[in-house]
Amino acid sequence: ATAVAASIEEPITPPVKVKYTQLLIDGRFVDSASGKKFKTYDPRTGDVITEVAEGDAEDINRAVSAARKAFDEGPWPRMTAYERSKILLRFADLLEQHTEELAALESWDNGKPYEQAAKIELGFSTRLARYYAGWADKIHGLTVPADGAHHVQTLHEPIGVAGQIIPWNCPILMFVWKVGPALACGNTIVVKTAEQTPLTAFSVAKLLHEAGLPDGVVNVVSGYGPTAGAALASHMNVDKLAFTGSTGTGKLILEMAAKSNLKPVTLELGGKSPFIVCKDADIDDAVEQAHFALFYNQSSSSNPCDLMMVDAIRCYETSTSLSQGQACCAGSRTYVHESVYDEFVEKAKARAIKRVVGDPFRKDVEQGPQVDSEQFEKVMRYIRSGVESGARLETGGERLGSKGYYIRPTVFSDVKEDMLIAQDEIFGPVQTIFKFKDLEEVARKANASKYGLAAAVFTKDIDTANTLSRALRVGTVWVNCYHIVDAAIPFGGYKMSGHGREKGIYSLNNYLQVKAVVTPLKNPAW
Ligand code: TXE
Repeated sequence: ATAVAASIEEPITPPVKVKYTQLLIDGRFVDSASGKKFKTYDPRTGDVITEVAEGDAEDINRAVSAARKAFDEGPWPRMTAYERSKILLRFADLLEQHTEELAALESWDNGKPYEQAAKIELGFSTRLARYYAGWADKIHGLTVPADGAHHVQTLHEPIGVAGQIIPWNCPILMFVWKVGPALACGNTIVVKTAEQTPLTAFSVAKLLHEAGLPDGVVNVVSGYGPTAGAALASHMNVDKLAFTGSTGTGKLILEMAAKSNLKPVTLELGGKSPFIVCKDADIDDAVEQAHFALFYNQSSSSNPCDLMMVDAIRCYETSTSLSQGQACCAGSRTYVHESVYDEFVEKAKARAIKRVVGDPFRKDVEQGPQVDSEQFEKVMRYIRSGVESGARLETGGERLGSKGYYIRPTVFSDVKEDMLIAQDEIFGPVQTIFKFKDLEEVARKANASKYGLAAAVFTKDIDTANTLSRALRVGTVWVNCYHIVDAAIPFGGYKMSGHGREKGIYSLNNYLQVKAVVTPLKNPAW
């Protein structure tokens, strides 16, 4: 424990060098048009890692022009689907080969434990790339038995130039998760990365080109939201926009899309997901899984995310900076039945105290620093608000060490629905525990949120599981498990957690136009 604590004061030298810091437009690394750069920071210390090209509206214009040209004139939408599939498969192989380097860069820029970035997040990204490679040559329309003497068919066509704005909590995964379906369908893309974590997307996009992707098909612009991001969302020549981030920014994106060219928008936004522990649940398992759902934990034996790649693929969410509670689908409202409440709170507190926080490059670390000072301050503000509003601080609640953005794992009990910490997305290592009496009450309270991303039900009773699963207004219900995600499982939210579904077969519709072709039949009888 002393060594782990010391690792916060004496950070480990990252085993990687930064190679790319320029925008990737039309297959080439270039400076921003203005020549401006911005700094990206190491969350372990707050020190500058390097400076990166700061793209703005002009660079978005250049990137969109390149993507437009690649779509209108280039080989990508015209090559056989099998060729596209082979390029995506080669890309997956390259991701696998560069796992260590990419994971180290990711961990450095974002603060997530290296082990998780490498074994789980890169594993899942590779799996996603292969999954979408598999779809490329299986996308096709239908013949339609319309009334009258007509031959009717639908063509499923790529939508055109896709703009994709991604967040900082899982940069590589979000990149592959977003470009995968768009590429499988034959679109071209401009990705705007998050200003907190610009580094890895350049390297990943470089691998796409090494795999044979034609120039201009994927362009990467680093820069700020209100400049580069807004230029992409309001661009007249972008045919589709996909966004993952905060609900507030999601609203702005939708407005910009509406005010420009009415481009369709997919939104994956915040959450405040209920984790319901019924009176008949296996309490020890529920404590561990609830901890894992909020904080994420990889090292416990009951955790499905052991270091095996195959398991890693099954539960990507847990990999990302979710280890710092920075997950959109974190189980951030823990509802516990009154008959097991005291036991649960004691055990949840003990588990949080055991949590290993330290330098993300140490193998034994479960939790690194929050991504930046802004997120760190936000989480600390919520912790203060929890205390002031009368929730019981069981453990944590303070900064860890004297450097960087580490927060001691925090547990609040006696949380009430009207408190801010019960309503807002904290996006940090803060577990909030509520007491409930009966199922009707917990279903009502669980649904009394502006969000609807995910939920969990822990019970041994199949009727309770079914009743709650149907009652909860959320995009995913995990029964007796959490964070089990897969390339094929759709992901997305109800209410203000977003629009549309990503992953699985559902994600393809986001990137396709359907064209009906109607031809008269000269000899219908034949
Ligand atoms: O998000 P933003 P922030 C939640 C989480 C977090 C909070 C704030 O609660 O604490 O959001 O994080 C780009 N036009 N999530 O401020 O602003 C921005 O550059 C166009 C949940 O980082 O939504 C970045 O690329 N784009 C979440 C992306 O939007 C704009 C993941 C996300 O940033 C823009 C991240 C604008 N006006 C945060 N302003 C999840 N759902 O997983 C910003 N951006």
